Amino acid sequence: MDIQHLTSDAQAAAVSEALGRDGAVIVDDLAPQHLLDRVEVELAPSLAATPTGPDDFSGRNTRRTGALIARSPASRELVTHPLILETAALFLGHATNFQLHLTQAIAIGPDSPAQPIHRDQWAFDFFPFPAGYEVQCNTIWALTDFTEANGATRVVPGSNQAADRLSFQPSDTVPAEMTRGSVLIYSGSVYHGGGANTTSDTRVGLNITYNLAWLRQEENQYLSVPREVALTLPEELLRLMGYARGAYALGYIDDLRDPIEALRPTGAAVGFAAR
Ligand SMILES: O=C(O)CCC(=O)C(=O)O
Ligand SMILES: [Fe+2]
Repeated sequence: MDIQHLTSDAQAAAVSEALGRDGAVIVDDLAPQHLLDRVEVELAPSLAATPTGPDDFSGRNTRRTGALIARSPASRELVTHPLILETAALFLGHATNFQLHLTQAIAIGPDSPAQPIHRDQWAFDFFPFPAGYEVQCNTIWALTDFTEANGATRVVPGSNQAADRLSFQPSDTVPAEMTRGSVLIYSGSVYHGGGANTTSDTRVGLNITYNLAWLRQEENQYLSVPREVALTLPEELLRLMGYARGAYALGYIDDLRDPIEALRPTGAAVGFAAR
């Protein structure tokens, strides 16, 4: 089975449906090239300063650069892309709220072996979520073309329906080949992994993921994005970052105040405001 490709005028309902069925779908050419050019320039110093990974899962010749919201103002447009947020709202609509889980440029360097095949939701200490209870809606935006040779993400389409804790080999997978500016959207339940890069070029993707707001975030947005920067951000983005309650009682501050009050104090006691 191949990964379905949709065009950039796709509706969120179609994206969410493909995601629920196959666990992965590609929307071609969703991000404008000039936006990616800006992201690339803004991230270049941080990427260059990022050490390669310490283990096989992170990738010993792979650089993982986080805190995209702080480091790349242009990346905020990807984080809040309307099609992605609408898809996440549908796909994760069984919970009160969803939030940003992590932002990470993944640069797989030349001659890298494939990453082990995994489910991203194993990050939650391998908790066995009920089958069909989706906890993540994930994206990888191609900042370079993704080819089988340069390490395009490998996916086992349909494995979102499979049992937990399975092992797959690269031969069970298909490459998420896509052009720069396209985006792979995949669930926390689908088995996948970064591909082997057999070329002399670096493959760069922007992994921007969302999860149910009652779960912990992988990237701690409160500490990754300095308060001075957070104070300049729009409320919609702040709420997505976690300055919102995860459910009726989760994450309030002091006297039952909405977390957004930490940055935008009105002094008012407010009721629950989901994103
Ligand atoms: O870099 C990729 O293509 C996928 C990375 C990945 O799946 C992960 O780090 O969890
Ligand atoms: Fe992953």
